[in-house]
Order: sequence, then C-alpha cells, then structure tokens
Amino acid sequence: MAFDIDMIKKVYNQMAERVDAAREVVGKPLTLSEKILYSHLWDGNPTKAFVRGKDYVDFAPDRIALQDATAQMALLQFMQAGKKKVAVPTTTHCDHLIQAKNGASIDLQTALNTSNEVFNFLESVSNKYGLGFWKPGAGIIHQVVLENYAFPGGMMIGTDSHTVNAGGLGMVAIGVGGADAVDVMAGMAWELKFPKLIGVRLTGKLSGWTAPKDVILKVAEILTVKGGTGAIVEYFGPGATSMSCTGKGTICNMGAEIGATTSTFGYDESMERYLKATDRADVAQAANKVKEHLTADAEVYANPEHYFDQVIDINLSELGPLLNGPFTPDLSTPVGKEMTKKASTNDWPIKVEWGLIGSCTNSSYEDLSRASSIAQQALDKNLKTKAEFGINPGSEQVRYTAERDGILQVFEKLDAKIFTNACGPCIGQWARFEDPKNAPKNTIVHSFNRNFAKRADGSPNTHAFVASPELTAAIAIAGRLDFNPLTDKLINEDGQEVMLDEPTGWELPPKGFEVKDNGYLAPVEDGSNVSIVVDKTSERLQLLEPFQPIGDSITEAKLLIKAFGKCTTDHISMAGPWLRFRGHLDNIANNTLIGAVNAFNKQTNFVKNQLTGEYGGVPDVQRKYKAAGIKTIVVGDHNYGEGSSREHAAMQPRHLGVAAVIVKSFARIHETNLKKQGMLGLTFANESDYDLIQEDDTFNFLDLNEFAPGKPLTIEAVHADGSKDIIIVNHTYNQSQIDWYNEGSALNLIKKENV
Ligand code: MIC
Ligand code: SF4
Repeated sequence: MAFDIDMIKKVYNQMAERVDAAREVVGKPLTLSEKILYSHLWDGNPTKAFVRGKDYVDFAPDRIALQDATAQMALLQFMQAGKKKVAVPTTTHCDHLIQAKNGASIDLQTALNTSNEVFNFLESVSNKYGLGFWKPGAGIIHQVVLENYAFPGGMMIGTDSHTVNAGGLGMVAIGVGGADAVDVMAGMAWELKFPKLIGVRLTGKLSGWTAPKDVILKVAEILTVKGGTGAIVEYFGPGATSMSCTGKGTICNMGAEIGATTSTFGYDESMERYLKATDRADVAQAANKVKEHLTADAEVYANPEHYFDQVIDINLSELGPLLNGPFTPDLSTPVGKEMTKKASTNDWPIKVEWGLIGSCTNSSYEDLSRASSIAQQALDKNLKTKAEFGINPGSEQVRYTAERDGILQVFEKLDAKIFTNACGPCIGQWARFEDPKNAPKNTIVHSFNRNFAKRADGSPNTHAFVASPELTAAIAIAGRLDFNPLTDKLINEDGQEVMLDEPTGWELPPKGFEVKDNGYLAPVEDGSNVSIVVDKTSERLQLLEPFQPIGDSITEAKLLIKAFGKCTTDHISMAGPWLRFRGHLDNIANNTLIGAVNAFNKQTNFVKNQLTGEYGGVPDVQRKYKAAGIKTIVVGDHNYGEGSSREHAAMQPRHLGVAAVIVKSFARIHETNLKKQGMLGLTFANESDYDLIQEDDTFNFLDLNEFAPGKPLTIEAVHADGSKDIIIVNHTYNQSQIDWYNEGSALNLIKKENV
C-alpha cells in the first residue's frame, strides 16, 4: 500500500471540479501542466487565468522531500518557525553524505562513523516534527520518491534541483531552496511565477542503443543550459507512451540541466505498470478513475503549437546515442567519428578511465539490467574491460532485487566497485585521487546528469561525459571515448574481433521487486518530547542567527569579485569535501565563491582586497570587508547560480556581508534563494554594462529607498580614476519579496507573523 493514500485520494477527488473551473477561466483546452498547476492553487478553485512567465501564484504542494545535504539548513530554519509538526507529508533522505571509496559495506560504515552527528540530528528533527526518515543507504532521494511517493497529477517540492525526476510519474515536482520548503512545512503557500510551457512531441520509437537518456541529451543540445528557464517541459506523443516510467524519470530528471522549472509526462500504462510493481496498486486504481485529468486535453496534443509557448519535435527512430560534455551537460556529440574529431581538436583525452553507472538520473532496475546486458557480453566474448566500473544503485529496493536477479554479480565479475545506494561520485563524494588538484588530465564517462568541472572527483583535469547507462558500459569496456558500438569491433583476449550486441533488459523485475529492510523510519505520533541537541562546539552543525536587514541605503560598497563565464552553484559553494559543513553556516562560508573565475586575472579564489591592494582568497577578503563594516557586490555572467538548489550559495555570501549580486541572468532557484535570504539579486538592464565593471570599483545605490515591484534600480559605479558609470539594473521582486528584503529574510518575516 502507498504512503499517504488518503492525501492522494483527496487530490483526485477535487481534481475534476478544479480542472473544469480552470478550463473555464483559461477559455481553452488545457495542457497537463496547467491541469496540475490550476488544481493546486492555494486559494482552491481557479477563478482567474494567470499570465505565463509573469504572474506570481500561490500554490499548495502535496508533499515535500529533503535530502541530507540541504535538509540540515532547511530544518535549522524550520526549527525557528515555531511549529509543532510539518503541515504536509515530508520526508528526509540520507544520500549525499556517503563517500564512495571501497565499496558499499565499508563506505556506509565510514559515513555512519564520520557523519553520525548529522544523521542523528536529521533523524531526531524528523522524528520530532513528523517527517519520514530514510536512513543512510536507503537510496537516492529521487529514486526513493519515485518508488514510494510520486503520483500522477500531484505537486511536490523538494530541496534538490533533481526533484523534477518525479515528472516521470506524471507529477509537477519542483526543486527549491530550503527556505521555500520551510514555507510549506510551516503551513503557508508556496509562491512560483506561473511557468511558460514547452511541449516536446516524441514520435517514432527508441530502439537498439538509443535510450531515454539520449532524448534529454538531445533536448539539452537544442535548448542549452538555460533554454528551459522559467518553463515546464511537457512530453507527449507516441514516443512518450512507448517508454518506461523510469525512462521518463531520466528525461525529467535532466530537465534541471536545461534550467526548466520541471518536466512531466501524461499518465499512461507505463506509469500504471510501475505503480503496481512498486506496491501501489491503490494509487493506480485511484488514478485510473480520473485518467482524463492526468493528461492534456486531446486538442492540445493534436495541435500543440496553439497551446505551448514553444514546441520541439524529436523523432526517436532517428535519434542515436549521444555523449554530452565535457564540463557542461549541453555540449552534445554523437558517438563515433564525430567524437574522434572533436576530441582531437579540443584535446580531450580519448582514453576512458572510468565508467560510472548510477545517480538519481539512471539507477533504476531497468538501467542496471540494460547496462549489465552489455557487461555480460564482455564476459561471454572474453573481452577485457579497459576502464574501471563503478555502480551506485538508486535504492535498497533496486539493489536488493538486482542482486537477487544476478545483475550486480555481472558487474562484480568485471571487478566493478558496487558503491552505496547513494549519490557518491555524482556529487564529488568519490575518493578517487589523493591530490585531486594535481591529478592528471583524464576522461570519464558516466550516466549522471551534471559534469561541471571538478564535480565528480574534485579534479579540474577530469573530463566527464554524460551518457546512457548502456553506452557508459560499452565505452568502459572499449576504453575509448569515440567507440561506436553500432559499428566498431573490439579485439578480445583470444585476438578475435568481436562486436557488442544491442542492450537488452527488463523494464521491471520479472519476479517483482523485493527488499528486506528498505531503510525507512516513521516518525512518532507525538514528537513533543523528542529533544534536539546541537553542540555549541560542533563543527558540523550551528544554530542560525537571524540576518539583519541590509537596509535601504547601500553606499561605498566594494566589488568582491566579477565572475567570468560559467558560475554554477558548484562554483559558488562547492560540494564534495565541503558537504560536511552544510549544517554550519560559518564554516561552510569558507568556500564561498572559491570556484568562481576572477574576470580580471582568470584565476580562481584570488581577488583584490581594495582596502590593502593585496590579493587573497574570496572568503578571506570578504571577511576583511565585513570586519571593516563595508558592504560588497558580486558581479556575474549569464545563468548565474545554475545547477543545485543549495541555498548555501545565497546564505554564505549573505552571512559574510555581500549585499547584492548583479548578473546578466540568473538560474531560477538561485534567484529565489537570494530573495529569501534578504539579499538583492539584480540583472543588468543593458548586458554589456558587465564590461564596465572594473576591479577597483565602488558602488552607490542611488534609489534603493524607492525599491518597488517592476521599477529598475540605479547604481553608480565609481572607478579607481574617479570616473563614474551609471548602471541600470532590473529585478523581479514582488511586494512580498521586497518585504523579505526589508525584514532581513523571509524567515524573519515568518517568525514575526508567528509571534
Ligand atoms: C546536486 O546534484 O548538485 C545536488 C548536490 O544534489 C544539489 C543539492 C545540494 O547541493 O545539496 C541539487 O541538485 O540541488
Ligand atoms: Fe545526488 Fe547527483 Fe542526484 Fe544530485 S544529481 S541528487 S548529487 S545523485
């Protein structure tokens, strides 16, 4: 039986009425995305149509998921909100804090030893406030959510950008910063700008070496890392219904890599099969009764151009396997000759050292079974694998079943490392090199979603390429980045030429899923006696102090850093070794912007201290400004804050005294995170004004006292020689977000309202 089935039934019971009301106010047939959005309005039945990409709307999500690396900050904030219990079903998942090194059993125990304090904290806070708790080793948040909680037509938020994975089961599931989750946990509405809608029509059918992963790798090529910003991507067409539910999950998962608010698919038989296989026949039965509301109106998919803001066509029968990378997930290259060319032009190492299969994107039973069908051929055809294999199953249920069915053993026979059911190498929790900075230039292939510099192993010299699990397996066996399994032969240990056959696998385990201990802990009914201890001397956890308002006057502010090129949340608040400080704001602040490239010298973590003229690390220099009572400004390029939902990327600069971030454009979650923490997130009205900013600049805000929705702000940049430039900046703050700014943070406002 499913968790929270009563809540799910309630959503379905009110769906027909709400969808009908929405159709009425919108005045035309509805997409699936609109049906879900309009049936989750905070105010209940829709009474007006919203303008896409413009109107801020209050929503009422059905549930929330948190993961250990973001839950710490989210729950530290929630503890201050003065509530007894979370207002909607919420779960915590321990998956990010487990390093991959020796294999699951040793690594899990090491994580329990080293992060015990944090796991205990999360477990006791979950117990106290009524959150379900998934222990370390239970699995990766998004796989566990798909297997247990996602339901067609539902709306959820999660403190992780890949929350969008649940779109594979027909949800509108959105990644948010912890402060957004706190609003909903505290029983308040969740605000989102009504998204634009992109339709992707999938025709044809996947076959051979082409996988669902290739669909999203193609979409990433088409839309680039910012092409989905502010939009929901809705997939439909015969190609969509012919795909498995977990395959749809893969596609939705990587929607985060194009900046999409989320992605989704209409309810179909693959979802019904998946719900039944994961012991949720009750959800399938309830969904079947409201089927017509769990997909778009027929007119929409017949004439998508009339209903979506943009339509993309992909013929799956013509799509081939792709490799995206290095350093960005939207740089797409077909396998084979084209890769040979590109790699030699760009000097990417052709030799592949590792093939990693896993991450929330591709760690389902189907993924493992298809990849193992390739691995099995290495055994059968007497091929020696050229690269090393690392596997992270998505959940204990998948791991247990895959072991029962002999799938994991195939990899083990190839000396693969079976890591814990956790994020592992996907988030830099991979003890690959002793000294990552000086590691040799090398190439790896993985089935993950992100491949930003240093992400997997901390080495700037690692070139990571993203591919489907089956292609990752083939390339790991061949050991060459430009290996094309459709055409290329390999020489086996007997000196014979052999080819790899197409992958085969199981959408769902033929003998059903099985698990002994899924790692779930339910909270006690009454948590009022559960006490939570945060040791004052802890280096891992620190209770939060409220931020003081920045105020309506910013003068004589100094430039901290002008970031050059890509500046993702990994650049602003690196993960890997720093994940250990996610619950301690002052300690983690020591990594603030250390990965950002200084536009003036193209170095990382090396900026000028205008007070002394000396250069130093970003956090050190910033702490000097703070000590001197001087506010600072961060300047950035396009899509600033791309990637993670981690609100640390906003809280750390805020904690250290940065007043404003001025960029060409923002990634959605990061922009909201800045607002929530009471900072200024601004964009150049004239993009080329970025070029006017010089290293010794001082900034005066000329009209911040008139901060109002829709009204640009004027800033005077005073250069070292005394000359000045006037810079106009735009913002997207509405009145309540300006209130957050005025109060110092959104949390300060919640606290005030709860007194
Ligand atoms: C990621 O994939 O970058 C993470 C780690 O899962 C983040 C969350 C975090 O930083 O804790 C995300 O995607 O939101
Ligand atoms: Fe974990 Fe990687 Fe998924 Fe983020 S993208 S949740 S780090 S597996």
